[in-house]
Amino acid sequence: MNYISEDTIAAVATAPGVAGIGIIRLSGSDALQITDKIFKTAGGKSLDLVNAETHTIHYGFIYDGDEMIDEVLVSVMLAPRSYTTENTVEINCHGGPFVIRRVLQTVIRNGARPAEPGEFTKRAFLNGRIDLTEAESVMDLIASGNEFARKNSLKTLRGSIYNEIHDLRDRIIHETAFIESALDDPEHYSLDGYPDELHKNVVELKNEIESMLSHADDGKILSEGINTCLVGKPNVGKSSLLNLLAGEDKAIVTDVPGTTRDAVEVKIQFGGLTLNMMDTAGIRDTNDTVEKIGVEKSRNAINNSDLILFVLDSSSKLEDDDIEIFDSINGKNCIIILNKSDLDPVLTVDKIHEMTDAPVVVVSARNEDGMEDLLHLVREMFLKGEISNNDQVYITNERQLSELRHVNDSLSLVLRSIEDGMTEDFFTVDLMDAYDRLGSVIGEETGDDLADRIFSEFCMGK
Ligand SMILES: Nc1nc2c(ncn2[C@@H]2O[C@H](COP(=O)(O)OP(=O)(O)OP(=O)(O)O)[C@@H](O)[C@H]2O)c(=O)[nH]1
Ligand SMILES: [Mg+2]
Repeated sequence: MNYISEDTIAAVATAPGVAGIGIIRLSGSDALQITDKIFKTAGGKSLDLVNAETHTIHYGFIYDGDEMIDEVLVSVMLAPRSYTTENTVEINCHGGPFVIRRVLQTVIRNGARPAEPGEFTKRAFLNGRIDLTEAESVMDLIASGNEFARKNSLKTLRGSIYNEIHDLRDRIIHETAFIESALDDPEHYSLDGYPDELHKNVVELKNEIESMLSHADDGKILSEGINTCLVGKPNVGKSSLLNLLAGEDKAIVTDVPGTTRDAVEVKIQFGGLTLNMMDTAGIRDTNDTVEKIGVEKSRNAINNSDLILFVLDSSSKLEDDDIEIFDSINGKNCIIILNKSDLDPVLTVDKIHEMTDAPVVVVSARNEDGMEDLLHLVREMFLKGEISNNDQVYITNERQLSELRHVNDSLSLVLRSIEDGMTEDFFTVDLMDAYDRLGSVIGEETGDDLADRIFSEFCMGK
């Protein structure tokens, strides 16, 4: 690609707020010339950056006119060996927000233009240094909320998705090329038996895409967390379990039934999974106005969660309130937790199995027993593959996923055409559609609109 940006852009590349240093980044044909105008020795002499070697660091001072603003280090990265592939300068100044803003203003007054969000990465993409999945993973990396999300974005950034998609595209174009050749030159290429072979190959392609799509759900769950609620009668130990899982006292625990009235939300890291956990008021009939509202929230939580943890006190018999909850969880993703296993058991696992098909786990919040079993059940329910420490790349970006789903649909149409005994030229239309859509996953042959939309979602300075 030969995208040459005339204008030089500048932005603060570090996070807002007070920090040790702040970095102002410039990229474009005049990055060095602009810096030269404001970057000098303590005595005000030019440091002649235009003649600097690439990947060197220079010590000096930023001046606004005659006024010295800050003592800085300036890094020079010459085209094409920089993030954007353009001439790039990074000014490391002191981290106070006023200093940083002042330096940026000075840079802009001297000829740079303020960068739009994501514009540095957009240039890296337009200049062909990174593909679209990599660009999007830069954005995801910046926004990543936990360790899994960070690692996964980093893997994408290293181009794993690109390689996989590229391979799929190669295989598709191979088929269309063969069909076109055979139609053009039937003497040399025979289509005898070809539909069967194509059918086999397309089924393989679809299997790989479907595996990516199903792992995507895992990826989403790993990076965004499972919306989970703890429900049950008052006093069964919901808040105790929440505190145990959170590793700290997030919710009040007492032996008074009806302790929790408002929903308490906590993000819990649980054996590599993130649970967006909500503790709710114990469900029962009550005349207390405040508690009533809490109970209503609990009922809503049952309908709005990915996972319901229904807690029962194993030391007491089932009551009407329990039965009502059993009815309301019907058909939902639910795990039954038999708590207080340290006390004499009244309620058995067999009894629960009579009530529901949902899996049951026996725990004691008091003795901290059974948490491993619970984790095991959650993993079994939500993750299709083995997750930790493998090399699987999870596509979690919604745009990429939706393109992949379309690819899968197009390939289904190819299979249908083959099965219906259509002629070969029918296959190529849908094959090419799949090919194009795979291209837009990685940003090959994308229109400007798409690039603009994606890069405008970036944060400033990246
Ligand atoms: N023996 C025993 N007691 C427990 C266990 N878990 C909780 N408790 C006790 O049960 C009582 C109620 O616990 P909570 O965690 O407040 O129960 P809850 O379900 O949140 O109750 P509400 O907020 O009123 O709906 C407290 O006295 C806890 O100490 C357990 O595993 N074993
Ligand atoms: Mg509670």
